[in-house]
Amino acid sequence: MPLFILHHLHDSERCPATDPYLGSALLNHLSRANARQQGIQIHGEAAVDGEHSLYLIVEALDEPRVRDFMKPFEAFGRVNVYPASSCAKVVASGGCAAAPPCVDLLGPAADPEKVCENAIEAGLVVHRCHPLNAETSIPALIGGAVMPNAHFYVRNHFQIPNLDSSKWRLAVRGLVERPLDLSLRDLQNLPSESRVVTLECAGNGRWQLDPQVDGEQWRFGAVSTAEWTGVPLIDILDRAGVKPTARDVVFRGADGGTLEGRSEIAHFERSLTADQIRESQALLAYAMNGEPLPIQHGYPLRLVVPGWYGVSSVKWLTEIIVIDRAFSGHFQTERYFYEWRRDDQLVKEPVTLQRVRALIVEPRSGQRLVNDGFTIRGVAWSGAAPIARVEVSVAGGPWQESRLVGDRKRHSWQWWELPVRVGRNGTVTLRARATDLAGRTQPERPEWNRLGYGNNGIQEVAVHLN
Ligand SMILES: Nc1nc2c(c(=O)[nH]1)N[C@H]1C(S)=C(S)[C@@H](COP(=O)(O)O)O[C@H]1N2
Ligand SMILES: [Mo]
Repeated sequence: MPLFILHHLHDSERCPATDPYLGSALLNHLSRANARQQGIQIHGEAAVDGEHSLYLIVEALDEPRVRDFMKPFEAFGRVNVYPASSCAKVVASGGCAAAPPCVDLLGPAADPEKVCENAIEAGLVVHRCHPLNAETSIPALIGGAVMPNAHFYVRNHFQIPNLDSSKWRLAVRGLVERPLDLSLRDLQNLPSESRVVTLECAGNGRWQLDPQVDGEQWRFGAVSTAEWTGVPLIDILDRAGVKPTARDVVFRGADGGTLEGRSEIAHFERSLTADQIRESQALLAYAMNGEPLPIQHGYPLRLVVPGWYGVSSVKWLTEIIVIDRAFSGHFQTERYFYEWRRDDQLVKEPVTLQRVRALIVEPRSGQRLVNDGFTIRGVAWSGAAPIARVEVSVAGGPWQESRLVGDRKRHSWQWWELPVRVGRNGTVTLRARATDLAGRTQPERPEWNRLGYGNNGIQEVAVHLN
């Protein structure tokens, strides 16, 4: 319903509240119950101290209804009615006077105002409202084997499609013996598997790169873990029967839009080779932490590719297309590759597996602590192999091995902890470095690359002890 701000102003000689009976009558009129009967939903109300001025924030179907409701106040002074918007809507529209964003480029889309408000209420750090891009706040990670769905980071290139699961279909076509057309029910009736998988955006930590590079300025929260349930991708491809001439399998999302400097509309699409699919244990997931996939995470179906940077895990999946050549879509060849300078040569490499990394979750950066011993805790993960060890250095001291909490995990982050005592007060830096069982470890500094991917430089947190 539309939102309005109401302002009532009267002269001091005509203040109705000086008469207790009149004042009470107006108060009853403003009661939530009475307002509701007149089709007005009051969100808040307050009078300015020492001034004869009252503000209301209300929702109502239209302005005449609001004016009618305020009639009793007109006897004492002026009533101004201002059509209004939530702050989330203003930001999602791109300014106070901007028109609401176009949200139906490729079909019905989620309301940007609503998804943005939900993200803020859940405590996510919102980078952009439209399309929604929001990271997990690091303190929210504490203790979680998985992140609750509402706290899981969100990375979108386009607006969020609002798909009707009763009409939705997954098409499997191209170089297959038996093209498939599957409903959500068809998929849910197939044998399912659940896997706890950490997703990390390849741009996580990009804000640290110096010189700064374009793109979302993620801090460290573009990473989360969930238990995903669905059908193994390989089962569906086996059902369809991939022909021997196949090279790439393309995954197409329902979302899309125009790309910079182009006129045509492109969908979000990514590909994997048949070998990558076999090695990856990828799932076609319809549930996240035991609930249907939330709309912002790909409802009704998404791909989840364990160990890979999040970009491969295509959301709002509608088509799987098997082709006989290397796929060259925008998000495959023009984005999501490392461009490094190595020995004075420009080297390009695709973004694939998550690079090994540890995050310090506790204590928080800038936290003040009483200096009588505390525990450093965090998570660590790597796409290539389980975590072998996480070492911690306090105040520039030697690396000390932390304790890994629980079993070694293949595709989900691993908690670690180390109780420490520090011999002096003041500002102290804490550093954590992970190494995986494939022998990979983290570089001292973020490795700059033109598009700002895969920063796994050792994280540093400063705390104040006294
Ligand atoms: N259809 C579609 N799938 C997508 C994206 C997208 O914009 N559209 N973003 C990708 C990127 S870059 C990441 S990091 C993950 C994020 O998944 P999440 O929003 O569920 O955390 O989704 C991937 N899948
Ligand atoms: Mo990403």
